[in-house]
Amino acid sequence: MAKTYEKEIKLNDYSKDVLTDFYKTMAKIRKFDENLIRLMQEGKVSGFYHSGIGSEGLSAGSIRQNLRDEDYIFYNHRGCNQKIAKGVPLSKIYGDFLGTIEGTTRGLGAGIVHSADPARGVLGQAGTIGSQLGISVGTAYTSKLTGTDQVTVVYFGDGAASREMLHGSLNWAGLYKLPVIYICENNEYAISCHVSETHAVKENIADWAEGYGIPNCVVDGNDVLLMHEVVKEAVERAKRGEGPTFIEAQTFRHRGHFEGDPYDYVDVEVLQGWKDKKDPIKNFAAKLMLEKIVSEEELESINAEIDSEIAEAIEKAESAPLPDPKRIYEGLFA
Ligand SMILES: Cc1ncc(C[n+]2csc(CCOP(=O)(O)OP(=O)(O)O)c2C)c(N)n1
Repeated sequence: MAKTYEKEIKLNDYSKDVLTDFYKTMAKIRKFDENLIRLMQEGKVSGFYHSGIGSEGLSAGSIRQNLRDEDYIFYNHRGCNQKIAKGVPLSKIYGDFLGTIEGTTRGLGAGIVHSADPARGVLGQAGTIGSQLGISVGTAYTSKLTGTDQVTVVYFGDGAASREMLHGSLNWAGLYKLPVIYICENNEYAISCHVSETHAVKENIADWAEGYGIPNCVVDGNDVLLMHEVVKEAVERAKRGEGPTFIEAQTFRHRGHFEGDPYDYVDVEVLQGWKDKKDPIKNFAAKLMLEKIVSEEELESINAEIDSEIAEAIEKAESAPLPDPKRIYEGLFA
């Protein structure tokens, strides 16, 4: 059975810059999300949006200070969190929602799932939930064959992990000891299906990895520093040529599956408990202040800076033109 990852972490082991970077990244992710929802409510963005509010610690902790531009990530459909942590400019992500040429797809209106930023190692998602699990062994295999120390990190939900794709991917990664890190964002629900209804392993999703000889663990995905440490160790293992790691990061979404989902299948008190007691940003801010690493005023000023950055990004994305109709033929192969 998968072990729970535990480590005694002292804030003083990190520099103030690193700690504020974790805070800033999480706050930026949340504010990005809240503003995107506002744009939807104003009728400026249409289509599906899967909010990542509540799981910011998982992405910020796993990516910041651990991954370089040349390391690859495959995000999931709740994955603006991961794109932001990997450094994709906010205006480009908003541009993909607004359909203007500022977006990474230069106007194809990619929404959340069809954008990519190869220069920053953001290689996209896949057409169907969990298919990125197959593609990620491809990039990891390439790194191994070409002898680079690039690491691939693949994010997927508990629902995606119930697909057959996981097993083909784990088998290949385990067999060839590929430098790939599996991060299962277990927020307990796949749309309205509870994880207890979707997996044959009864304790943890990470238990699937055991059969493929892949080191695995369960971790509190809302603790940004624990996330950072567990992924740091996995990155080091991968770079030493010791192969993959499977991390089941436990979290919970604050909003429904998509904007518009009434979210009535989740117990109100359970949801409120996650919001009140396990909010990754609130808890981290409280720790930073308790240990006098930052003051309330400093946090306020960081938040004000992020607000201006977001306002500028939206302005840039919104004021960019829509694409020329010929854009649709660029990159089209037949
Ligand atoms: C192969 C496939 N099956 C079903 C869907 C429809 N679908 C979209 S999101 C989703 C739930 C995914 O849940 P999970 O992987 O737990 O991620 P979460 O939404 O909880 O972050 C489903 C079933 C799909 N897109 N692709």
